[in-house]
Formats: sequence, C-alpha cells, structure tokens
Amino acid sequence: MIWNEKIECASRDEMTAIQSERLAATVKRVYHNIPYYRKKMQEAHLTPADIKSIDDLHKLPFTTKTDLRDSYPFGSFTVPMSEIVRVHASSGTTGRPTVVGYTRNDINMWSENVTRALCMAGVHQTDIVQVAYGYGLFTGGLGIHYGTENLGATVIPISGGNTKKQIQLMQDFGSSVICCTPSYALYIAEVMKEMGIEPETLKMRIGIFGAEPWSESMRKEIEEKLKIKAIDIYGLSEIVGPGVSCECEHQVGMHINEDHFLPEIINPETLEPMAPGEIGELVFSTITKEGIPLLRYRTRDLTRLIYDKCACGRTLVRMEKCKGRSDDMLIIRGVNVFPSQIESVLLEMSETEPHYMLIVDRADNLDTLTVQVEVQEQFFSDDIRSLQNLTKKIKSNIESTLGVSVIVQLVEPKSIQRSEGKAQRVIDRRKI
Ligand code: DLL
Repeated sequence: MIWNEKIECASRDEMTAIQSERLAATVKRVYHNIPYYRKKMQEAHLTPADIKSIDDLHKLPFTTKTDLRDSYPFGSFTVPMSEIVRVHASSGTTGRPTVVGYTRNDINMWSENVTRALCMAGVHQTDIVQVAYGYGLFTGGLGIHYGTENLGATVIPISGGNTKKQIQLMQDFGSSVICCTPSYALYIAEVMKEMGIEPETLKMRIGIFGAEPWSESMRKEIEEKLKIKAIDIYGLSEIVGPGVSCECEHQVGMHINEDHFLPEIINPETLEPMAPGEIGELVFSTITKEGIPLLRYRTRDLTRLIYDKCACGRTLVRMEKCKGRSDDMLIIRGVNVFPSQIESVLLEMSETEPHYMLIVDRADNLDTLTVQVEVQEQFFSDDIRSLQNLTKKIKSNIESTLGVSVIVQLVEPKSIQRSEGKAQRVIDRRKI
C-alpha cells in the first residue's frame, strides 16, 4: 500500500514545484525570524528574493552539528517555547547532546513520514508492531510509535533491552513486525537460538532496522537467522528522527520523503554539489519544519541519490544504503578505511560471527588496526594450528579488501559486548 500516492508518485515536475515553493517560504521565514540565519545570509550577500526555486539551493550557507551544539539547549528553536510540544536529543559521542524541538505540526508531519515509511516496508493495519528502539530522548522509539498508530496498526511499545521478554512477547502477542537497530536484531536472533525457539514458529515477517550503518551481508545474515524481510530505515534527530527515508519491498535504496526533506549530495572536501549518481555527503534542507528549520544541514553520511522510477511505483528519489559517515572513516597509515568494509568481509566468511570490534592504536608513530572477531562455536577449537590458519585467512581477506595490514585476534563466541541500541564498534586509542 502507498500511503500518500499523490505525493509519493508525483512527477518530477510536480515534486520540483512543491519543493521550490516550500524552500522559498522556509528561507523567507528563517531570514525574518532567526538572527543566526539572517546573519549567515547577509554574509553571503543573499536576501530571500534570491531563493526562488531549488535551483538556487546551492547559494545558501550550510548548517552543521556545531551550529546546533553552540546554541545548546534551546537556542536554535525558532518558535516560542509555548509552541514546542516535545524535545528529543541525540547523545553524541563527543561534547554536548544536540537538542531538537517539535511543534504540534512537526509531530504530525513526522508521523505522516513514518507512516509512509512503514507502508513502504510492507506494514499493514492488521500488523502487530513491536517497537524495540529505545523510548526516551532518542527519536527511534517514539518516532516509530506515532507513525504506527497513525497507520492504524497495533503498537507494542516495549523499548530496547530485556531480550528474553522481547522474544516471549513475539510468541505470546504474535508480533509480525520488529523495529530495532540491526545489531540488536542479531542479538535477538542469538538469544532466540539459546532459548531453543525456531523463528519459523513466530508470526514475524518484517524487520525495520536503522539508526546505524549495516551492510548487505548483515541484511542477509539477519534475514536468514530471523526468517524475515529486513528493511532499512534512515533518519537523524536534527532533521526529524526515523522516517526521513525508508526502503520499499524491492530493497533497492531508501525513498526519501523529499516533499519535506530536500536532499543534495556534496563533495565533503570542496563542498561543491556532486553530479547526479555520484557518492558524496548527504545534505538536507527541511522545507516544512517549524521548531527547528534547517537549511543545508550536513549529515556526514555518505551515499548517492538514484532518480530512476522504482518498481513499487514511487517516484520519490532513493538514497543508497549509507556507505558510512565521513567522520567514521578511519585513516590508517594514510589509507581510508570504513568499518563497513571490514564488516562485509567478516560476514561473508562462514567461520566468523557478525560480532566484531576494531581497535586503532599508534605504536612508534605507526597506526595499528586490530580486528577482534568472534569465531563460530564449531570452529573454536583447542587446535592451535587450525586457529592460526583461520586467523591467516581472515587477515588476508581483510587486507586484500582494504589494502592495509591488520592484526586479527580471534575471540571466544559471545565475548564481544552485545548492544541493545546503536553498536559501538570502533575504539580509537590514538592520541593525535
Ligand atoms: O538514529 C534516528 C533513527 C532511529 C533512524 C531509528 C532510524 C531508526 P540519531 O541518533 O540522530 O538518529 O543518529 C543519526 O545515525 O546521521 C546516520 O549516521 C545514522 N543512521 C541512522 N539511520 C541509518 C541507516 C537516529 N539506516 C545518525 N543506515 C545518522 C546507516 C544510519 N546509518
């Protein structure tokens, strides 16, 4: 089912007209109401009259996470506090959290977008949706919750953690959809196995996974272990939360709700727009948001945009599965390394588990990258030679993909910490 066919299947000309009108209105509003944007636009010698259509988007200044952090906690809200009905915050690994505020219209707009996303994923009103994203300041839980209610499906607001109970409710309540991070989905699969429960005996048919990067190989692993269709959902708190984009049943990129979130791809170094189809940093301008409208917000996520019509009938532009973040990229002895590349190698090997940790350090001015990976129970033997051979095989597979040497450490099954939310997979001990 397509939730909002008129918009989701609009022609490119119709969509451009909607976007242009909304962009011009947003620019006018922020210029007249937000000193911060007025100053930035004046510095660029721009007035609202210069932004008539999306073709003028590139003239506008960028906004970054630092801009939002600098106005902590509520300095970037553009309406009086009496109009803000909810706040969320993203924890962030460094510095202060980023706080976001929503008006009632923002919450309704967000729910509409999550409902569209759920329909893209193949969820129906008759489904029972177990929301195992964290409820609280994180946008995952409440974001999916409101969208599910808006669709008219049944929501189980269990939040993250309590894994045995998650599985028990799947059995007792007959949940047909699970929403959580992909790393938590793998953990649920592991506990299910320990409990002796066959996934085929459950009603579960769809998983809606996001909030962290995950590879195609990880998708395969989850689909096989949980016997479900694994759908990728994307979003970020600064823009709205989950539901900025989502895959449809064809699993060929995530449809962006571009009548609300106007996407661009830029070169993260030169900041110039990239040619259509090229990989670069994703940038969003919100064109309907009231609480915190954002112009050209740099997400740091790396992907490309696909404008071809999708087999599902939607014309909404698609973004490819995220390749990683520009700030997650590790530079090891001058070579750019993305954790997702290592993940793909490990997941394609039958001897290893999809649980790993990357430790970066510096010895004698030289970077070292240690890959700790769990070995499958049946391959974890006391036979030193076979473990040595396995270590060598993993090392050579990773090195031929990355072009940089690594140290591989095999660790016992279940020894790497499992995550109930976003997985932490990199420890950078370098003091640079
Ligand atoms: O993670 C919102 C969300 C909740 C999305 C639930 C999907 C599901 P933040 O905590 O602000 O918001 O983190 C946003 O997480 O810039 C990406 O780097 C990453 N991210 C989110 N979804 C995906 C995804 C939520 N599907 C940051 N694939 C974003 C890869 C993702 N990375």
